[in-house]
Amino acid sequence: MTSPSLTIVIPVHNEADFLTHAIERLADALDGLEFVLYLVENGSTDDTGAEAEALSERFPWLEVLRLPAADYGAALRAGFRQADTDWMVAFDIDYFSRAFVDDVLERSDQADIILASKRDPEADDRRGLLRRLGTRVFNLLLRGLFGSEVTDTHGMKAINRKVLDDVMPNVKSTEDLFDTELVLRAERAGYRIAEVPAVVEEIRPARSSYLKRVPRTLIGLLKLRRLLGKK
Ligand SMILES: Nc1nc2c(ncn2[C@@H]2O[C@H](COP(=O)(O)OP(=O)(O)OP(=O)(O)O)[C@@H](O)[C@H]2O)c(=O)[nH]1
Ligand SMILES: [Mg+2]
Repeated sequence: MTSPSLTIVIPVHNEADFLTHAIERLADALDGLEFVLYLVENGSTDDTGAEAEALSERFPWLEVLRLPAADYGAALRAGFRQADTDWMVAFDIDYFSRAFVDDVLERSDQADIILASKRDPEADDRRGLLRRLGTRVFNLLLRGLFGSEVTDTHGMKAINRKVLDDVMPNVKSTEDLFDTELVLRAERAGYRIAEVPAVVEEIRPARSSYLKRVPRTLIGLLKLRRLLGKK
């Protein structure tokens, strides 16, 4: 057997109602592709962990990692660390696409990071107005605070192993800013970042509260600005 060309990492937390359906969907979408998938569960108070273990019995390409405390960034970091392929793809359980994986395989020679951008002129973002506005404001903050030219750090992304080896040990942010800091640091280090248009249709209704999330994200971004400065 040849070694898999890519590893997919999906952090999962309190997804018991949704996980099996989503993985069956992913199995169909990625049919014929060679990959390893890490489901990285932490801090769930429902049966997500046990359900993930049961899925690993059904699907030979699926492995489960479990950590104690809820933290999206720590889950991504653990999955990336475990992987031994050249490319790592990060998906959410409610947001992934075969088209993105095909884009990654096609462009892997021309970039070190490939981002699915909801702000690309050809993107098709079918989420509600508030979520689209949130993405817009976040994008403006990335430009204003960090001088970044990247248009979207919050979504499907693929990262080459050499970037992870070089940059990930320096990333301080956890939770939902982990991948933003990783991308910003990679951009500063001169790695090639390519963006492809995202088609976003989340396959379940949004469940996180913007009221809680906006202040936390703003505080996290200001801390990150103190850490990184402006380019
Ligand atoms: N391991 C881990 N995964 C998490 C945690 N929080 C969220 N996730 C996972 O991260 C992915 C995105 O979470 P969502 O709840 O869909 O967050 P979102 O897409 O930013 O917000 P919505 O607009 O509400 O969908 C899903 O796969 C979740 O299961 C966490 O604390 N730990
Ligand atoms: Mg979601």
